[in-house]
Amino acid sequence: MSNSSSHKQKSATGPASVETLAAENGRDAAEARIAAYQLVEYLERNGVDVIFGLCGHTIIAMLDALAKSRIRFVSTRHEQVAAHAADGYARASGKPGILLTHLGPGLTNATTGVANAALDSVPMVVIAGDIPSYYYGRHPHQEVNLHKDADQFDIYRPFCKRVYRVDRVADLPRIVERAFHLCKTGRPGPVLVDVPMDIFSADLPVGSFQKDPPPVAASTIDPAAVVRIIDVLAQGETAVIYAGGGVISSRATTHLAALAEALEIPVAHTLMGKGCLPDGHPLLLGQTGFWGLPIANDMCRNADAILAVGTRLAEANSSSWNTDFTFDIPPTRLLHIDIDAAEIGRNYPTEFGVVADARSALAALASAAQGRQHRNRPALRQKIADGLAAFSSNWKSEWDSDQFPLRPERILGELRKAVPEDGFIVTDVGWNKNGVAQQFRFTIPGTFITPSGLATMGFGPGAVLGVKVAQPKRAAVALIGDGAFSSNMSVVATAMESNIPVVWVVMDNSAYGTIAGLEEMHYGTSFGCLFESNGKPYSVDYAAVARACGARGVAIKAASELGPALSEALASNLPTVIQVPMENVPTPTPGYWNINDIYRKGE
Ligand SMILES: Cc1ncc(C[n+]2csc(CCOP(=O)(O)OP(=O)(O)O)c2C)c(N)n1
Repeated sequence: MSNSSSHKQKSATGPASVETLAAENGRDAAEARIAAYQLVEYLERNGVDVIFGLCGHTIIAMLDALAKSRIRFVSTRHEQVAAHAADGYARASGKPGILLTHLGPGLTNATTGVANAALDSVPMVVIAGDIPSYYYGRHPHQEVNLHKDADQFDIYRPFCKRVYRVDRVADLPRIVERAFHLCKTGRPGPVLVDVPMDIFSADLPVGSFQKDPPPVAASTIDPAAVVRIIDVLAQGETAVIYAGGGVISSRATTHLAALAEALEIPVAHTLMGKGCLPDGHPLLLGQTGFWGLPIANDMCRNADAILAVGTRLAEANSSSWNTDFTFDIPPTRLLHIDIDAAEIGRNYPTEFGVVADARSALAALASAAQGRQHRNRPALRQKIADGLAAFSSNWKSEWDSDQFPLRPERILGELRKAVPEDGFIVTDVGWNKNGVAQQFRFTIPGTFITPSGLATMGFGPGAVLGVKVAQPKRAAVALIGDGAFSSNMSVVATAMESNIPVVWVVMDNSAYGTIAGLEEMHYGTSFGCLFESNGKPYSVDYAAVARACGARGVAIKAASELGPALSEALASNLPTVIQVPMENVPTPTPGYWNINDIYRKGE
């Protein structure tokens, strides 16, 4: 008997859980069941509690199965938003984010979000519908096939860890198991499972999804390497530990602190590494690079040895690898631990590399460091405190400024006061990302969520949805520019539909401000970067847009209104947009970015 008739019976008596369907249908091992139901049941068994996506005719078999399951489906208004939400969910939960998309335009819409997750090493499984397999070569509706038949999955090849097209329903269980295994082992990242729609609706023998992803021990560091690294660090006069996003994602911060404190070594970090030690920790130097802190750049540049962990020593954090600003390697001796062998030795001569998980490596190093001679660097903590104080004194008055439109620092100040320490701050790109990374204080690792590698404008509005779904009891606030918010405003409707009470703080400077500032600096114009109509500033009433969606919308009219507005928004437990007029000022740039040497102005 085909499963469709039993499914119709179930629908008539109200939604049944997939488990119930499995129990009823699984009694006879020889019986077949529709693949989509078995797939969803497998996802439930593997801990999937939410899927983000957007419908299409290729995936409604999956939607029907989801409707009968315990898995929540968050339906967005744009696949990019769904991908960012899945990304935010993965970062805040530690589990893979799951994205379900239609073929062709659905899959291409999601591309930016999936690529953003890939560049930030975020585990994700993308399940995409595709054209019916038996139309292969006939170029059916919505297929991508201009240079190769049935070619949509190749669009994901440059950034996915693996792209699978399922050509036979019998392969589906094995491929899905591989996708869950691969997305989270080694360097995490997205895996695509591309499924012709007839395969979702095909029969599979009951019990076909038997294999679960294997438990895998983290790759670790061998004892000789531990001794070698500890010796270099302990003997170094000016050694620095440099922490990347791998330290946060592998939950290695306690071991990092133990290592740094045992050997009295200061810690600098990348954008993704912010939160590796709590802000205010006496050994914490802060972020390096173009938008870094002078003390972090200076101590890294003058270090005799650097232990880099879970970082790819990326351009922005390394001041475009210019030896005058952040790192001067050699003469600095670089020791580098990363889960991905390809990251070691790429941009700097590396004295010693270790391919290992950051957590297990730091745990081994921290334990070996206990009892070692505590390096006497009496002036170190004072030097760090003085360096940090000197830098922040540059805008001390801005943090309390009553200016309207507001100074961005005042927005940060109000945000820090209103959002609990364990609340999440999700940024986008622009002043928000760079300013928060440089000046905002976090004490709990993982509470800063930001797009780094691809630096996608439009990340923040959607990512915050996934963060809140993952951690519903904790505050989730997106701090984003007006450019970013207006690129993905449909998030408000999604938050209302799915009851996701997040707050978007829109830093409204009526411009793609960061790029406007750059163009102004080099060319004396902001052409193409300002929001204008007929030559006059054009501004959108974002608060009214929120209200039109049924959400709360608050327009700030004076600096003093922001603090109370934030507190009310968090207490309301309703999706809220707070629109904050803001002066367009650049984030301070103590480091260097090579692009500034490229621009040439002609007649
Ligand atoms: C999708 C995408 N398009 C373009 C850019 C280039 N870009 C970087 S910052 C920025 C401006 C962002 O404007 P807004 O969100 O208003 O923030 P602000 O710079 O004003 O703080 C742009 C367009 C990008 N990073 N991502």
